Amino acid sequence: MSADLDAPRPQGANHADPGFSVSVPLLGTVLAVQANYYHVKLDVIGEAGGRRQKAEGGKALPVMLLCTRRSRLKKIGQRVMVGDRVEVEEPDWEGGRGAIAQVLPRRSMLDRPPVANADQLLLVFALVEPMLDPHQLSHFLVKAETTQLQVCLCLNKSDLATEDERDRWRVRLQEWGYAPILMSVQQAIGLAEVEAQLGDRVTIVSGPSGVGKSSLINWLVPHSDLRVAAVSGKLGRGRHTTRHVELFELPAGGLLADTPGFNQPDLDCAPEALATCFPEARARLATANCQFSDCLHRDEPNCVVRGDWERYEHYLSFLEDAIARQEALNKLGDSESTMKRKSDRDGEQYEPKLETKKYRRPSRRVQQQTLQNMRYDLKDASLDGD
Ligand SMILES: Nc1nc2c(ncn2[C@@H]2O[C@H](COP(=O)(O)OP(=O)(O)OP(=O)(O)O)[C@@H](O)[C@H]2O)c(=O)[nH]1
Ligand SMILES: [Mg+2]
Ligand SMILES: [Zn+2]
Repeated sequence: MSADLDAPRPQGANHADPGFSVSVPLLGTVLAVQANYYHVKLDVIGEAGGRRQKAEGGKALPVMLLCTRRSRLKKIGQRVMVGDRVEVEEPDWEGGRGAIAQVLPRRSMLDRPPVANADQLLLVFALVEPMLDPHQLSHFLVKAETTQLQVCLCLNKSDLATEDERDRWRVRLQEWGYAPILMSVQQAIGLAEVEAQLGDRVTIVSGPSGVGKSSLINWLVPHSDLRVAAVSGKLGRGRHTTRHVELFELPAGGLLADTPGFNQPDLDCAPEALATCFPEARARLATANCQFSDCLHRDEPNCVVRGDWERYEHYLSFLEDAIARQEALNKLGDSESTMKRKSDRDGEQYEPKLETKKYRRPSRRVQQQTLQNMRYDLKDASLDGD
């Protein structure tokens, strides 16, 4: 796909040469999105660093281009996300600008945080401060499994735990089907092992608040904070909230995204898929079948999943939530089917079938909930950048 050409002038190129070898067509990765601007890191072939310094009388030209999205993409509703592989046109090397002409097919897509092409989730928990809570950890693990991405589990602050505590957690988590990396950012223990998991991959760091995610990222990407500052400066506005998603380049290759700490991610798993999010249940289902193909592994006869494994209790409690959520969704679906279709010049539209007798004002509680949901959706929408 890419040719090793020395300082090429791709379609529409203007101003100075980039001073380093780039691919033709110009391909890159979106590292950050702010409003309608996309920070695209171009694929650079070979030794970019040294050659960049030599370009244009010592003035270093950017490998990063601040790009807009072609209006054609806007028209077809093509969203551009952090992590997207894109084709860039009309680079202005001196101004560090460009335009995204195409989004390449995605290998994966996460909604929260909104990241395309992620390969792996790095789940960080602390052994102590905050105390490792098995139910919360299980919740995060199940959430991680629903993404279908690879899961790497790290237990931080090992310096604050006794050897006995460390060993007990290691064994316990092996029984859950995971091989955790025990580490301490503060004492630089286990960090090389974490680093070895990250090369040439797009990894999303996740975990509850206060466990040391940012400390880990600062260690892995020493200049991450500098780059954040430079990005905001360029746009002249300080829009870096904790909900902002950005990919950082790892010195040894690979990209890493921090996510704001949240203490309980939403589990949006269908009840019948929940068992596949537990390695323990997967292992049981790999060697035997339940009597009923739609078994939810509660009290059905001849179930191979139900049994004497520690997290079976977690499975049952998450299952209850999943069923309740599905019922709520079904109800929502029913209320949508009470909308009637109406055709007009603009095409088909739906409007509520108002049955005057049955029509009731929504309760104050329902109204407030709706507002809260809307506020949440608005905050989320602002992350899309479109
Ligand atoms: N003892 C000890 N403290 C640590 C270690 N790693 C981080 N900390 C401390 O834990 C606290 C929280 O670290 P952060 O890196 O801010 O945690 P975070 O996960 O990014 O938290 P949020 O941004 O709220 O999600 C800080 O006071 C760190 O200094 C460690 O290995 N050992
Ligand atoms: Mg943090
Ligand atoms: Zn079963």
